[in-house]
Amino acid sequence: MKLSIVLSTQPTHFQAVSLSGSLENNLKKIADWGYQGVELAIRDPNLLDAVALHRLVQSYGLEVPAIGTGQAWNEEGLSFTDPIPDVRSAAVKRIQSHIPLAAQFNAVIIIGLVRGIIKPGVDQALAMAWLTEALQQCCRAARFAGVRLALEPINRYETTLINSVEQGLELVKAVGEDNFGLLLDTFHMNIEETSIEESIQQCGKHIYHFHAADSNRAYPGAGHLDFRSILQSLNTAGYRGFVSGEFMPKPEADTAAKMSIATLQPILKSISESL
Ligand code: LER
Ligand code: MN
Repeated sequence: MKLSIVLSTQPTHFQAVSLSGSLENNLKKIADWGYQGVELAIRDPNLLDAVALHRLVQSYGLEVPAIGTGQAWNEEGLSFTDPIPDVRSAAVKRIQSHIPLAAQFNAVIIIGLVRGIIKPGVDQALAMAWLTEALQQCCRAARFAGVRLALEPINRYETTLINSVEQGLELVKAVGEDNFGLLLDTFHMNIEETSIEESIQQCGKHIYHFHAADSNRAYPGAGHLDFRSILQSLNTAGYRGFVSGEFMPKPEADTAAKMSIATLQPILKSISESL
């Protein structure tokens, strides 16, 4: 397992992205602090110079394990489960437009809040059918580029659709595409799961990506989650991907990013030495 941190390519309203300011400056700091990867949050890939971005990230020796897409919901209201068909198809189109960049980076495309929140008057079963169909359309388009999609179970206070790992695994079955899995986030798991470790074991090979924040969504080490046990569990589940820090900039961004790696790196080292 390796460590990455979430970074937005443009200003965002999402609070758990620690670092703001110049992209290049942040990439340099992330690499200097010892991270091996950077998870990029991108609202619209068509507004980016993909070649320049790839070169810039590579120049700091960083990998991009995942691309976050939630800004399409947060900032534009696009969703797979909106009652308006044009909004649903714009959301599918937007997610599909991430495929070339994801292929270039060998990154997973994250389906977070772009899944939507059930709107008044929309039946839960209908929303699930729209969600399943949209995911199938995105996965089928992504498969040809060798790209995988990961849906993130998100706690009940942020969405009414897929809060727990169990619901996520049911969705994986319903979608039935072999490039579709889950992104697990310790912040959401701390709210929704009976046992974070047991849910990780149940998810097993369906874990495509991982977000780390402590119980209070501050950096790992600032709350009461047991990251030694969580990372050991991930290792036992066979996960060998990136653990991406997604936490609040408290006490401020740089300190949080450095404290997170100071907590997680020694644990990962002892796990890899015990293998
Ligand atoms: C995004 O990765 C996330 O964890 C959600 O809380 C977005 O609202
Ligand atoms: Mn997350």
